[in-house]
Amino acid sequence: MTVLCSFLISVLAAADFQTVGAIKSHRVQDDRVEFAAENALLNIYLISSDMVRFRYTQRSEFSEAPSYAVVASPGSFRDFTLVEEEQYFEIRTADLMVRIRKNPCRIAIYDRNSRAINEDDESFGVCFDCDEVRCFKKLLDDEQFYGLGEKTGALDKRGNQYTMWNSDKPGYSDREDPLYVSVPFFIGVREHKAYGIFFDNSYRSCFNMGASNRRFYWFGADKGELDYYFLYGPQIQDVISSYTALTGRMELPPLWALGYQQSKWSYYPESTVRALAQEFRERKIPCDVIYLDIHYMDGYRVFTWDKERFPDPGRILSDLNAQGFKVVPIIDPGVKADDGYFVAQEGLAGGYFARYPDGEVYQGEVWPSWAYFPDFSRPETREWWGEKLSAFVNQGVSGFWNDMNEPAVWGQAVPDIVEFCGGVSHKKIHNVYGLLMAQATFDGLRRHFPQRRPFILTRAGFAGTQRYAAVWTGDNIAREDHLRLACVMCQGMGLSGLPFVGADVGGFIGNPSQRLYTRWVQLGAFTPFFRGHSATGQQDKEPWAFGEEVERRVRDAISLRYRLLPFWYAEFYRAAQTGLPVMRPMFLNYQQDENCYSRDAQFQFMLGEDLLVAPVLGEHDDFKKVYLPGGKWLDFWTGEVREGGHWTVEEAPIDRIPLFVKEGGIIPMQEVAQFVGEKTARELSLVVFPTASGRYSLYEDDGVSCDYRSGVYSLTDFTVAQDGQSLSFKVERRHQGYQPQREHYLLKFFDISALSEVQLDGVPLAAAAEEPPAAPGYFFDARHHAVVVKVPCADTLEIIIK
Ligand code: MIG
Repeated sequence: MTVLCSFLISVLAAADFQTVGAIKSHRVQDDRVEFAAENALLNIYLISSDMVRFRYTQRSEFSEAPSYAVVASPGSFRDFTLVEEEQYFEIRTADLMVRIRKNPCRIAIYDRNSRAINEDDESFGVCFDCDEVRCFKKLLDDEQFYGLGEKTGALDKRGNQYTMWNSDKPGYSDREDPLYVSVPFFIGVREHKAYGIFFDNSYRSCFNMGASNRRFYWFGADKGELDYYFLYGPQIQDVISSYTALTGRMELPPLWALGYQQSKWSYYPESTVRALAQEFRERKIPCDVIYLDIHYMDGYRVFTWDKERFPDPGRILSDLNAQGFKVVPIIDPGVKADDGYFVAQEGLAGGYFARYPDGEVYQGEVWPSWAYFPDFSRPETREWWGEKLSAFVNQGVSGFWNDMNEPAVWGQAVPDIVEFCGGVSHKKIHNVYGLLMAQATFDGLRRHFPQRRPFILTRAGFAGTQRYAAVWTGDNIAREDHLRLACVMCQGMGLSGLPFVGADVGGFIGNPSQRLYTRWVQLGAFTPFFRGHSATGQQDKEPWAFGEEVERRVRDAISLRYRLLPFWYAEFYRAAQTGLPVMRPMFLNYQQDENCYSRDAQFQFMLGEDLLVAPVLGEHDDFKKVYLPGGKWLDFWTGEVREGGHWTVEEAPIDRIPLFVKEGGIIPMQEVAQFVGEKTARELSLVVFPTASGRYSLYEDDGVSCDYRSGVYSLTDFTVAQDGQSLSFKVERRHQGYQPQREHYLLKFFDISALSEVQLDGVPLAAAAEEPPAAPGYFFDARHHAVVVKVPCADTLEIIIK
């Protein structure tokens, strides 16, 4: 051993990079152990029993600069022990054992049964090459990797190398990297046990997940500290919860943001926007949001309106609002370098723009031609930006769409030496620029409109962007491979802490066929962010642009989204609480099921716990290969009960995609509305699949205000259980801070082949002659093995079916 080590040390000393070297000293400080090694300092922070931060610097002290991603305040965790042995130190918590070898310094992490979870590469560990920092980890044979944010390719990232450098890539390929968002966080899974690593470094970074080698994987950055958090599972869900406890979680968006949204580059002038709104309402295609792309501005000057195209913004906005439309304008960061323009003047006077090191204000070329770039890393700039936005909100806009915030400039690259925050280079800020812009927007809206929930859509982002904004996957193409990408990328982003995601429905660039467009809307209706968008100069892509048949199918898909809004909203509430995605890879819910990790399984997903969605991703397919995990599944369309535990091929005619409800599943639905808040829902219907016992917790509130934070919300628990003789279904309102206005429940129980009686709170209900029953009562649909029960709402009730 000693021989090997001294050999290693001499070999590595000859290489042009440096490792950490041997540990020279250590001391325990509150929540951390500080080590000094030959070539670096290493602080190990114990965040909790299953979360440890490893922080290395080759400098003489650690940086004082705050993290852009991490918002959790340093804890006071002290529940660990440190033991020193001859060759190593051991830090133990209730869940983990970290072994720190002394010479050379290497980390190995074990679970409490001494099973190795993650180890540094024997020879390389942490290395420095001038400013560059890297960490090499042993690659295990059966290890798979997930996450890394907005990445193309398969969900499993093993065997590939990725770069984190926010980039504008119109019409990207299905292998393209990097794209607009950087999330330096991944999940390692082996033997169905998981851990996560979050590398908190905003410089250009790299993740080699075993590309072109089978010895190690590594991550590293051009500069900064080698600062990473190790998050132990073994549940993948716990890793994501821990990661989002660190970097923050989505706030509950306004309910309307879960509706359908229509965009195009660009809808103008005003008459076109009015006609668009009119079409939706006349054709009875539900829609909540209309986007205004760059042509609404006066010469691409942010915070202005083109006077000819939109002569009276306040009026059209209030007219659209009256029709139930929320309007979201695009806001790019570049401020036109025009002496006569108030935003440029204010920005220059306030010193809000990024500069060269010699003090000259930087100008980059983008839509408005030469433009200044707000330095969103400064609180003063963020505050000023917030004021500009609030003037817009006062005119009647409901949210903001941040584009080009990589930041993108013609010619691709902002010079590296441009400075932010009084001396921090673009190298460090680039990847967090979009995050900071979204923060400026979010904080500004919070400050000026404390009673409203902000809605922000961003293209660029970093770890933590979920705190402020929804993300869409940029300039995709109207092609089958991009339809597949939309399905897979959104899942990967969900695993990376970003739950509110979607892709341009129909494809941004190019013209989809009728079938491709239909399939895309059918997928989009089940992605968290649901917006149709199109580049300039393409054929029309509104739901009615493809003929009557397509319009009917698309209306059905969008209408189903609206019928499912109570479900979506409750799932969003849970995502906001737990950090878990709404749209989930199969293995996130079925971690022990090997089939759920297969290549094909990434083309279907779960929404929450109960709904399995199997989008058709082949333009010409009328069937879909689906994996149903063990247990029984209810075909949402036919009511047929299916045995799971295997792959099946499902018929998927062009008017629908396969949907299944898990056994014990309860899915809340409502009548279609043309927009959120169009009418008060008098009825809540529930699809109940009582083959196994189950529970669903329905979250409701006013959908727009922040009152829910002070308890103005409602939680209603629905439970179902069978005991051989009878089936019991209970309603219990667990939190009553908000009173939904509904009058009755319409419950549809499936998989019931015979019944003798249905009781409500012990009193027999009348059998009705039709479905749905006109008055409280039940209808037995013998053909579909279903019983439909209508009962008045009450805070608690019990239905027994015998
Ligand atoms: O250089 O604003 O991704 O959604 O329509 C293109 C025009 C700028 C890119 C966005 C796209 C948007 C377009 N923008």
